[in-house]
Amino acid sequence: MDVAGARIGVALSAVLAATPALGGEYVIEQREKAFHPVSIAIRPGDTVAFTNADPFAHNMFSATPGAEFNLGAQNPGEHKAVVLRKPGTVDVECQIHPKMRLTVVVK
Ligand SMILES: [Cu+2]
Repeated sequence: MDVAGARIGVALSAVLAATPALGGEYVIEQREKAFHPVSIAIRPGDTVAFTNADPFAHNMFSATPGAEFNLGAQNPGEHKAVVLRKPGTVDVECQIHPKMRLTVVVK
């Protein structure tokens, strides 16, 4: 396991314990076309990282005003992350699977 892989492993363990991971990184797993968990609360400047546990690609994005991002195609096993800085509620979706919804409350 490389350094990045080890870091993700630590972060996943922290999420399971419902506590922030290293440096305020929160890991969301994409599994069976759903986010796990489906909602989280973070602080401004924290990182939301996505780990694709599905055997197909996802594409995370947000159209929430002031918090727009698009992480592009994310292949199986791939890790992508975004830093959210503005307080508010951010709706995260998948361009490929419209039923996938994640709510991130930044406060
Ligand atoms: Cu998807």
